[in-house]
Amino acid sequence: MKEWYDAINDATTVERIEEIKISIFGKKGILAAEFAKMKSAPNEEKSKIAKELNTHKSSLMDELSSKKMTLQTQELELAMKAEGLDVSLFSTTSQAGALHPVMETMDRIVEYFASLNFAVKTGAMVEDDFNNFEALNLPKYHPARDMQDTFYFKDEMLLRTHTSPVQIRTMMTTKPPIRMIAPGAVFRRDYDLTHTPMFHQVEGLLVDDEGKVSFANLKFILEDFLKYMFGEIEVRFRPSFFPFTEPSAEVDISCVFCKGDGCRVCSHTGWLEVLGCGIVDPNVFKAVKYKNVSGYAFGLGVERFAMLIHQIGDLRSLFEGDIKLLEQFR
Ligand code: 2NM
Repeated sequence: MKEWYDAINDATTVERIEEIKISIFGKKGILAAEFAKMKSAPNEEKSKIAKELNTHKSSLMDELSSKKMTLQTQELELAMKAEGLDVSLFSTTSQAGALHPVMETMDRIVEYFASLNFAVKTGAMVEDDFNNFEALNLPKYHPARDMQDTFYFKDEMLLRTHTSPVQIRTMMTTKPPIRMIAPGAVFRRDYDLTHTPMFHQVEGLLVDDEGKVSFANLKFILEDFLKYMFGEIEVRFRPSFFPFTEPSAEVDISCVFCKGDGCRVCSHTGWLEVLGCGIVDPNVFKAVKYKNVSGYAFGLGVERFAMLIHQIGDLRSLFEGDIKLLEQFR
């Protein structure tokens, strides 16, 4: 019998254990043979032999199952080692991703205003006529609608032409004071060298008690913001018109390419237009039923900022999804 204990001890695979098990316990196995031999033994020895064989039978079974358990564990560990992923292994084929320059620029803009406690609000891209136009002092006959006209659905629903509906909806549901920005995609019927039918805006709005908000406040925050975005540049405000602000201004920075000397990018003026802003028109507050308040608002195009910051010459390259552009911003 000793040789079978040795065989179990020497086994190195679960498969071998199964073979040994059959050799011992099978129909033609050694135990069956030993029990058969016992039948021809003298009667007085039979019980002694049977006792011995039964002892071997149960201890061989114990040895087999404990050895099988050990080998199974070993085999599993080996398999796990062989099949496991080494997540620390450096890959020479995978590519690092990067944020699209438009999104990176938007994040930077949002970061500035968030640090001054402006709430960051978003809304739906499909809007209704009231929130996109009417409430913003753009009644149905207003000629400024033509420049902004967009893609219409039924029931006077449309793709928003600016993120201002987010400000309108916020004012309709929140009491003043308000200090917020609205970043997101907007849509216009525009397509040429410097315009795409979809682009991104960040608009800002601050509302407080009447007399508390001045154009000087607006001027200070926008100058500070533009220096944060573009570094050491000059800022100037030019009187302009928007239906939703009065007075209104367009904001220029000194050209980031020629430092104000004049070049092709700034049409030899030395200045680049980057923002629109103004004091919120009383008609807007009337539409949202705000009384005895004053406010300022502003809006900018994120693609234009990204192009000026990264010196990207062609607006369309931001929308082609060409990996060669994106790789430069990894
Ligand atoms: C601009 C320029 C000036 C603006 C106004 C409002 C609102 F909702 F408060 F009336 N939101 N954004 C605004 C004002 C946007 O973008 C060039």
